[in-house]
Amino acid sequence: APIGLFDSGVGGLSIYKHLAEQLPAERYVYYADTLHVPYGNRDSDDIQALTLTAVEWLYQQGCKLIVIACNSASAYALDAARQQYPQLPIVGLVPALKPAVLTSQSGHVAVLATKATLNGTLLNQVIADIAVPNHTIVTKYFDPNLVPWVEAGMPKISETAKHLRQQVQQFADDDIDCLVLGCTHYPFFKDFLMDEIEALQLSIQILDSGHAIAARVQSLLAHRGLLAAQNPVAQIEQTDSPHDYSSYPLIFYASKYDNQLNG
Ligand code: DGN
Repeated sequence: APIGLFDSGVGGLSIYKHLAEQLPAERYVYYADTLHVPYGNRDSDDIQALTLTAVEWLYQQGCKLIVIACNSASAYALDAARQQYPQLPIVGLVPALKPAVLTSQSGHVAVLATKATLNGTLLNQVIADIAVPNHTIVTKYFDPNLVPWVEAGMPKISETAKHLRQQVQQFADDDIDCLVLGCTHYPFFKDFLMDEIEALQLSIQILDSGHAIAARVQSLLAHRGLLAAQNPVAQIEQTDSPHDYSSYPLIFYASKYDNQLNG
């Protein structure tokens, strides 16, 4: 049985990359809801309904485990999905603040995410649990243009790129030394951010959830005796395109982003 991944668009491929590296023998099914991307500014009911549709589709494919590879979707639909499929292991994403709080020397941590994720109880619970006892200041940043920019292939000459450059300077002004990428679309522009950080001679570490999620999936599958032996094949489903996903291997879709992800 395959592992199912879901995101509003290409974002979840940043998680898939880690899964494919750590669990190369597994088969993967990836559902990209490109008909409804971006999710970040949708209301919670909308995000929950779209996510449950995606999870149902993956469930119908016979997935043995599903990763909701989207922080925005996890914020509003992880509990509902787990209630609906109590037997199925479902892994959700929440920005990686825990390691950030441990890493930060300045005690000022930034989380860059969508409005939906920043307002969700999942993240705010983590902030309350971790940041408060450590006296860490967690500052939230958001830019609604980032997800569409990634979906467009990140053109370097654009208003969004310019704004992101200014954002790095803002992090420095705010004494941030650790930046959490709280949206699965954002690792695609990690290299871009690193270049800016270097050019400004700043010391800011960038964290995302990919590695930890892959480790979590591995341990869940291992505990249930569900790890695959061999034969990886990926398939992709896009909601706004014809359904011949068998002839549309995931690796083809991901290749456009390989350079950014391998940095
Ligand atoms: N990739 C999604 C996330 O991690 O929040 C963002 C989705 C979106 O559509 N804004």
